[in-house]
Amino acid sequence: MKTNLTKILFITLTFVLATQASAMPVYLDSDNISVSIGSGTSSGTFNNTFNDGLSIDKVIDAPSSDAQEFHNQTTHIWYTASSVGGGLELDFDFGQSYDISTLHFWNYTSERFDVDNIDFTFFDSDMNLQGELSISPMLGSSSGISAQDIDLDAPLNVQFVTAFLSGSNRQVDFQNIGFTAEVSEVPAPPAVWLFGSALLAFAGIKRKKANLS
Ligand SMILES: [Ca+2]
Ligand SMILES: [Ca+2]
Repeated sequence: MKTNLTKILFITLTFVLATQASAMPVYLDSDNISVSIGSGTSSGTFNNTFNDGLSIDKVIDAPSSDAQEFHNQTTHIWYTASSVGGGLELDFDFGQSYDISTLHFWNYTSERFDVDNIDFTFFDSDMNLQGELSISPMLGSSSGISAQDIDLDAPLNVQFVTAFLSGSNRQVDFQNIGFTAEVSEVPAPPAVWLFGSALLAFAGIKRKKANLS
């Protein structure tokens, strides 16, 4: 009985620790999220964006939040809206719910082409609105472009994000967008309850065995 109790305690503890370990901040990029061009995109020109078989995945191809990108045709997005006020909409799908703590944005390095405004909208897995944020991002650093980190008031349980990027001169040129986030915690039963359930199940097995013999 003592050995079995130890086993139950060990399994319960392992489960609790595993649940906690899953809630570590992770950087979301093309390895674990997807991005597509949203239907809210205005009429405009995609310039170099899709040349040479490249895709909109250039938005999420930086491997970490502190990675630098160098402006060239394989790393950046350049879109020009047909009229002032127009812009590019990007739709992100995280595949599961996350609590976002930091936004990362790699802007172009000069006012002539950089992104001047981004409207972010955050949704949960059922497309319920979780939060909104408008930012005027800084110019990108030169020559290697590093991300501007924007701490968020933790929009919780976010699976979908829409970003509408625009420039006061119709130009939208940038390198990358990224998110640091933790997998949203599914409300877990308390450890005491788990231990109690395990004991009850164990007692049930013992009783069944006793009845059979
Ligand atoms: Ca990029
Ligand atoms: Ca500008």
